[in-house]
Amino acid sequence: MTACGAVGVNTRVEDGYLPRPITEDAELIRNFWVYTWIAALLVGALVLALSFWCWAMYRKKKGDETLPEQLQYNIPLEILYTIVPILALAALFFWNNKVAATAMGTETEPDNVVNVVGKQWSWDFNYTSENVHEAGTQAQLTGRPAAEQQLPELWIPVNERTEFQLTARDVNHSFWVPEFLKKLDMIPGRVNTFQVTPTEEGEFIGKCAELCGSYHAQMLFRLKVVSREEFDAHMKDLEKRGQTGTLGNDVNREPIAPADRDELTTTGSNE
Ligand SMILES: [Cu+2]
Repeated sequence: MTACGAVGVNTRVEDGYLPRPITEDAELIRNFWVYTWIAALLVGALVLALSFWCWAMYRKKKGDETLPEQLQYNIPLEILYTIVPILALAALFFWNNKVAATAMGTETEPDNVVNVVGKQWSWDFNYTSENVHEAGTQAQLTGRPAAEQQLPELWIPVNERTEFQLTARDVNHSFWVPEFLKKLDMIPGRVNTFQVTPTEEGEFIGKCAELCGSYHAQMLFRLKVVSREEFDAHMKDLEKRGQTGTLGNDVNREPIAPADRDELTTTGSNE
């Protein structure tokens, strides 16, 4: 298992070999990717077919002594093969912008907000709407399947819009769940934001996508997309465990001992 490998991700040809999308905008991104490939393959096939046709039809035949008619200054043709690529690129540019604006837009009011903080080499999750948190410790990859059960967990409710407010305690990290088909940098002193609306329940592996030091590959977490009821129950659980409040950016990145938690827990210190 590495941070770059596709952990537990099965790819299919109908997804263009991307991880299977699990959010509304990931489906848009997947469709844009697949249709771009189809368009590119059609253009490639047309160009190759016309090339082969020319090579076959206009090859030098026995007895040909003179040059064929020369057509290199055919103005209508030159205009055609200038305009067509410009139109193709303009269409790509237009759709790319449209999909990116939808996928990265944060204008919609989210149902739920989670502040995710990257740290060498784990994650803190502050459920700001519910005022509880979970502090992760670095994954210990033993090569056995049980290792995944020890990962810090990020829970979000299905069919609701969750906003992630991303930042970091130490160096640059990047928040990535492959099935979201998008990722965003986590930079100390800055808050980067994106939103997702997951469309199915399940467990997925999230990882750091920015080389951030020796144990970057062990900077993993488990994403749990659950029903609203299970989500609420988990929030109550965190509260019962005493994980109330949110961990501000001033918190030391070392694992927090329960005894020190009260002292370190601060509310509202995130931008
Ligand atoms: Cu990292």
